[in-house]
Amino acid sequence: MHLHLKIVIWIVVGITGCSYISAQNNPLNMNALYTADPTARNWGDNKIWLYTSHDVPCMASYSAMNDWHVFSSKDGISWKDYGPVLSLDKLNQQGWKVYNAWAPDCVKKDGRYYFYFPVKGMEDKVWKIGVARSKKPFGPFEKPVLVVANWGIDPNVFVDDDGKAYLYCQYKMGELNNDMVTVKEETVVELKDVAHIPYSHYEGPFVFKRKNKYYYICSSEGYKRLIYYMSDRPLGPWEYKGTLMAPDERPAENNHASVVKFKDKWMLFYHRKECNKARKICADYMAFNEDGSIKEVIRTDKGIKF
Ligand code: FUB
Repeated sequence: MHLHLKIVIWIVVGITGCSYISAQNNPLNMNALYTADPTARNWGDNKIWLYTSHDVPCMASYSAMNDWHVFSSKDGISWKDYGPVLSLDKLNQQGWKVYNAWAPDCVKKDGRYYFYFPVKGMEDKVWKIGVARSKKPFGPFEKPVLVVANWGIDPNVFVDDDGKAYLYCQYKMGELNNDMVTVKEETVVELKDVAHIPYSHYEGPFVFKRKNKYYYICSSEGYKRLIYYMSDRPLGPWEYKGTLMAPDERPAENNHASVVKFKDKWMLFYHRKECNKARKICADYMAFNEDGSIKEVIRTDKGIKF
């Protein structure tokens, strides 16, 4: 073949191949780590921050999960890993006697970052929610203390525009005091009182606000389907609005999601099963209808890029 023709073919194949590769951003490129349960946050520094669980490659059980990671990205393509920012080893060295480092969350209040995590007691088998603090978004998160027990798993904290903070878990929701640790008992609502489906299905809650409406997203159908609710108040009453993301045909072992607005775009971060029970994080754009309801998010392999 003529040399010039060969060069032209190489260039065309190279460009096409590169654009194909760069168009495939799901799952997110996290240095081959298996990560799950993403909470995406925008701290106003031109990056998206992700607070995640950490799965053991191709694990057979969620009880293999030992620590939590933090990542940040300026473009949605490459993600910086800040390593384990808190671990069961560290908690147990401090006398916690717990296992199952499951879905975490992180919020910023008055210049501090509060990292909320669920862990299960080795002896009493009770799920506990703890919080540790840092002056930096990437931790390390120190001085872990117990927030609540028997609220189930998957803590999420929403800080409203007036500075009030609310804690949401699998079974209950309520307002936090200014210390971000203790709960105002008189505000506590049990999810079974507001749910339209059995409350054990209300896992992976995440609350956000848009145009004075509160959105409560969570997993249902054994974690496979993401659904959402809307309200005029942070603790409800909540109106059921339907599917946010349908089950994955792969099939997904489960799903757990969060929502962030970044550079004027709304995005849904979620995870999908990749190997056995181990998961990887994905993200897709999210859009709203005129009436404030959310358009169902369709999973893509393309993902996000900003
Ligand atoms: O990652 C362990 C558990 O699986 C989480 O706590 C749930 O939300 C589900 O994703």
